[in-house]
Formats: sequence, structure tokens, C-alpha cells
Amino acid sequence: MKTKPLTTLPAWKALTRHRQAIEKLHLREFFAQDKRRGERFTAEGAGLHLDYSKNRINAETLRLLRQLARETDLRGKIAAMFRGDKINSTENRAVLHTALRAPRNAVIRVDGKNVVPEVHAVLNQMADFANRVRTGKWRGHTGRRIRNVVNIGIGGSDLGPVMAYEALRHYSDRSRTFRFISNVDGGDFVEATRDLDPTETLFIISSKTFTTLETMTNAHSARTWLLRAFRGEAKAVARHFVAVSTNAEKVSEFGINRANTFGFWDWVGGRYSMNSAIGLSTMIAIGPQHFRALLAGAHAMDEHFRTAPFARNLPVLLGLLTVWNTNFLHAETVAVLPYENYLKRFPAYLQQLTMESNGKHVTRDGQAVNYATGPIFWGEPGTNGQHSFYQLIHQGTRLIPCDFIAFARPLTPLGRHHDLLLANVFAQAEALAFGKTAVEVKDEGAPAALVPHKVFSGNRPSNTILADKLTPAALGKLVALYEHSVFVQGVIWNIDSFDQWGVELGKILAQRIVPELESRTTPKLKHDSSTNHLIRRYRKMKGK
Ligand code: G6Q
Repeated sequence: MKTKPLTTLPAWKALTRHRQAIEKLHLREFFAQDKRRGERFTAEGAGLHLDYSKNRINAETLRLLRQLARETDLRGKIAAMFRGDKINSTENRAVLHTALRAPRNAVIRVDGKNVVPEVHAVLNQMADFANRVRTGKWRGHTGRRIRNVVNIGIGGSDLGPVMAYEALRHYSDRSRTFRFISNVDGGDFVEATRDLDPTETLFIISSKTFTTLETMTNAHSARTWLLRAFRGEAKAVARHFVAVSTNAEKVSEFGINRANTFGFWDWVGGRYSMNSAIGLSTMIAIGPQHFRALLAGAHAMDEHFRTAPFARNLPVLLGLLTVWNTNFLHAETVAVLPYENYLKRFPAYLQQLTMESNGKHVTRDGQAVNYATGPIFWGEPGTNGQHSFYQLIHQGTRLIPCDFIAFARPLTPLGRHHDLLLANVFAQAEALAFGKTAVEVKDEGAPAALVPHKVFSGNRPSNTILADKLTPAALGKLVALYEHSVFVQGVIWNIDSFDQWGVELGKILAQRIVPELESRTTPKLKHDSSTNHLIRRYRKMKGK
């Protein structure tokens, strides 16, 4: 059944008209009109608190956005995802990262088969292995304990594990070193391994397909690096390499034992895979119990998303507000600003989750869209960003909605630090919303010539997500919150949030040029004149 074009839906048209009224109002006025706005425009879900009152919206905006959700059948689409329908239509796959954190007794069928028992079997296999590494039962080829764990993977097989390791470092086993190698740039491998002792190093080769150029190149370099230390003794590989993949055949071709292969399934998208065996490095770092708490946190958010009324549903609100800011206020980006240093890789992780999912130009039925889709996500932890790019957010000409993320309790209390940190996050959101008028600036005694420079227009939207403490469960909730917000946006925009043809293209293109760079004889180049020139120049610089 063909869906009605988004821009022809009654709610979309109403929102377009409604925007004109909203655009005339300043956040100062919204707050003046409703003294309780700051309490009213908030929601709680799975223990996370969302304050969305500093968005340029009123009750009518929210009503129309919820109507838009109904007209695009968001409720039905949520049910379809959780049920295991093949909603990734261009790849004909189910989308079931929610099954990765489903309780043991849940029943979720793909092609008639309940996948939950397999999920738990892999989790048990991971826990058993992680415990063996952590207790020293699993040893290297020469009998030494494993002190270094190196995850080799890229994209979805890297960003989640790196982010989770950094985020949960506080809970990690500090006697071990964790490294992550992703880039095909040899510098990544060399720097990550230069101070490691191969006899104490375990490589986890994480690749859903086990064919990705970067990961396979790094995996082969790792094998060479390891075997050099063992004078070519191939048997050593079995004690120093394990794999995480859906492609068991390719894994055994590489020489990794089936028993040391941790599987997952085609219904787990790369960027949605950190709760699968792709999280093995996380589990070794923080232990199986904390890993299960991470899953439980994500599951709690799944349940909230699945069951809470839209008016109080965090992922729905966040998703709809992103649609509002993107399509009606024409914001092009979203800044994600965690005021929690352990979340320093969270923006990078979110970049993939959001932009690979919703960077699409056609609808699910292949029609070009005539509205903006996924905004650009970016960010840095606070307060660092305040001393650099916040200038543009406060006084630039663009509208940049911000998501501030903060926790009431620090993991590492230190003097007054935490109150100072939180004072900053609240102050930034306040300043963005309310700004500073020319009268206020003059009253502060600024010389007339400086007044325009010191004026802050305000009216700049932000959300604040406040949670108790960055625990494994809280991280699970936060990740699931954004996963589902991305889903909501994708449903409204009627795009496939779960394919990534742009990434597939990149995987093929470079393969064509590799032989042209490596060949001893001058290759016949058939690219455009610029690419041809660059290839010739490079060959010349290399002395070829
Ligand atoms: C994620 C993407 C992409 C993928 C990497 C690695 O959704 O598809 O980032 O995760 O290209 O792929 P492999 O895990 O197959 O090596």
C-alpha cells in the first residue's frame, strides 16, 4: 500500500500554519505565559528525566506533533519493530536490537523461530569467556595472563564498544588495558599495539560480515604482529584471537576456532549492535553482571517506548521535537553536549546512529523526499565546548538545537567540581533560551559601541536530560532513548532507517583503486581527470 506523501497529511499542513504563530514568539514569552512551563514540559521514562520546556513549542505544537505521529501510524510501526516484522524493507530484514536485551522468558519470532533462547545462549557464552579472561583461567599461548584486550572492528563494530568502554571505564577492571583499532591507516594499529606484549594480548575481531576491508587488513596485521613474537607458531592464534561475527565460515577461514566465535544475527544492524556479542570487549572490561545491567537499562527504555502514552514517552517526544526543529524551524544540526566526561565518545557514537540511520533521500517506496530528513549530529563534552564552538550556538546566525545530558551524582566526586559542572549546564541552557537584551546589557554599564556585540538574542532551543548517575543501566537507557528517537524520526519521514547503501558504496569504491596504486607497471586509468591526476601524482611521490 502506497503511503500518503508526508507533506499532504493534515497534521503536516497544520504544523506548517502553526509555525507562523510560533515564530513570532520568544521563549521568554512562552515562559511568561505559563508560570509552570518548566515543570509541565517535562517527562520521566525509565528513570531518565527530560526537560523539553526550552523548545519553541506550546501545547498546540505538541498536540499537532502527536497527531502527525498518529497519521503516520507510529504506534503500529513501533509494534511492528518489536514483533520482528521485516521493517528494513530494502534489505528484507527484521530490526530487533530490542531482542538483544529481552528477558529470558520473552518470545520474539523471526520467520517463525523464537530468537530469545539464542540471544541468551550467546550471552552465556560471552559471560563464560569474559569470566575466564577476567579470572586468568584463559591464558595466552605461553601460559601468561591476558592483560591487554584489543577490539578490531569499524563503524558499528567499533563505535559502540569504544563509547561503552569510555563511558563505563569507572566500572572496568583497571588491571587490564583495552584498545580499539578501526582505521585502515596503519598508524592506528601501530600506536595501539606499540607498548603491548603479544604474549599477554587478546584480539577480538569484530565484524558482522567478516569481509570489511579495514577490519580484515587490521586482523591480518595483528596475526603477523603476534606470530612474529611466537616465531611463526600458528597454534598461538587460537589463544590470542576470538571473533564476533554472523559469518562463521569466514571466521574459520581466518583460523579462529568455532568455539571462540561469538555469533549474532542479520536482524541486528551494525550501529544497533553494541548489546550483541559486539559488546564482548565491554563485557570483559566491566564484567558480565554490569553488562547485564546495561541490557536491563536498555530493556527498561524499550518497555517505556513500547507502552508509554506519546505525551509522556521520552523517545517519542525527543523524536517529534527533532522533526519540529528540522522541518518547521529549519535547524540543520543537533548538538549533543554531555556534561559527563566519561561520555566523551557519546557524540561520535550518536553521529553514526543518527546520520547513518536517517541520512536518506528517498521514502520507503523509493520516492524522492521533498522535506529535510536526518539532521547533522555533533558535539563534545561540556564544559570544554563552552570555550570554543558555543560562541556560534549563542550568537551565530544558525539555529542549533542542543541536547544537554547531565547526571546528579558524579562517579568520581572531587571537591566542588560537580556543582560547578552542573551550574554550567543549567546556565548554558538558560542563556540559550532567554539571552540578554540590549537594555540588560546597557544596565550592566557596557559602552554604547559594545552593546550590539554583547546582546544575546536567546530563543535558542534545547533539551536537558538529567539522570541520577552514569551507571551501566543508565547508559543502556540513554542509548535506547536515542535509538528509538531515531526510529520515531524515520517513521515520520517514511524512510528506511536501517539500511546504509551509502556505506556499502564506500566499501566497493576503494577496492577498484587499490590495484592502480599497487601495480608496478603504469596502470591505464579510467577515472575522471582529477582522480587520474591524483593517482598519478601519488604514484610519482612514492617513486613509481
Ligand atoms: C552500521 C554499518 C557499518 C558497519 C561497518 C562494519 O550500521 O553497516 O558501520 O557496522 O561497516 O561492518 P562489519 O561489522 O561487517 O565489519
